[in-house]
Amino acid sequence: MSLTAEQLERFDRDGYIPIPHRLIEPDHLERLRDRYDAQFAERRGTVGQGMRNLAVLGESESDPDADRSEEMLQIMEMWKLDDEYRQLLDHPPLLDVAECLVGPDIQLFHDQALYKPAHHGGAVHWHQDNGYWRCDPPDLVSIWMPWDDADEENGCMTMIPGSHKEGAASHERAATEKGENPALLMAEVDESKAVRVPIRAGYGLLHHCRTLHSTSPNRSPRDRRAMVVHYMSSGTRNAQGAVMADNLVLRGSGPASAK
Ligand SMILES: O=C(O)CCC(=O)C(=O)O
Repeated sequence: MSLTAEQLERFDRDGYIPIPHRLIEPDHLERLRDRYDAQFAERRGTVGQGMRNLAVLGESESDPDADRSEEMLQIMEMWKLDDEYRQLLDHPPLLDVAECLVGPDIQLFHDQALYKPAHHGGAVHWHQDNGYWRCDPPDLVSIWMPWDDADEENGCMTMIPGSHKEGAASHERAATEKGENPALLMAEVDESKAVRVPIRAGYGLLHHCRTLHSTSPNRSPRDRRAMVVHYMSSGTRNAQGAVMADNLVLRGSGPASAK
């Protein structure tokens, strides 16, 4: 299902929209949750085996003295690890939404699983995605999908509406009164403008790579499992200025033949 003109206008104004229709049917969601749990369970307690804890405090993630009491767990490129996640990239409800913004020639930038365990899930500080990526043109879009209902208590997304129109924000290595987060960046925002966006499991939040956003810690008794797929128009350049010719073409043509 495509987005309506009104939804596209809202995306243009705010830099994000909660997608109003279901993207993942309940039986499909069950399979995705099972595979997600299996991938995280396999890596539980490991460092450098494909799972990172973005909420580690210290000098580096592998620092033996680092504080790991909070967990914002990340597995990148789930599609390379699990066939269910490879198929998710071809799932028409996702690509139909992405096409409305990216156009007919769509490449995968990457995907990632982001897991905030119940009780001790860590925060993701204010950032623009392109603060990390520095892609050009800066018009990638992401579909963020919780596999558990995500709300204020377990770490839903919080957005600054319209911030995608204000150019590239300056980012620094994240630090709070508790210490430095070596894996995360942080930008300054006017928090009075922040809007929390609860999303139900199987639905999604579409956002622009320059929309400032964050997620708070999960102190609730509920897990917050989420998956995000980042899409780019064919021919997008990476931070080194190179066209990402080898990234998967998900719809239409790749960079060599894209107009
Ligand atoms: O899932 C999270 O907590 C953070 C997600 C995020 O920052 C993103 O999808 O860009």
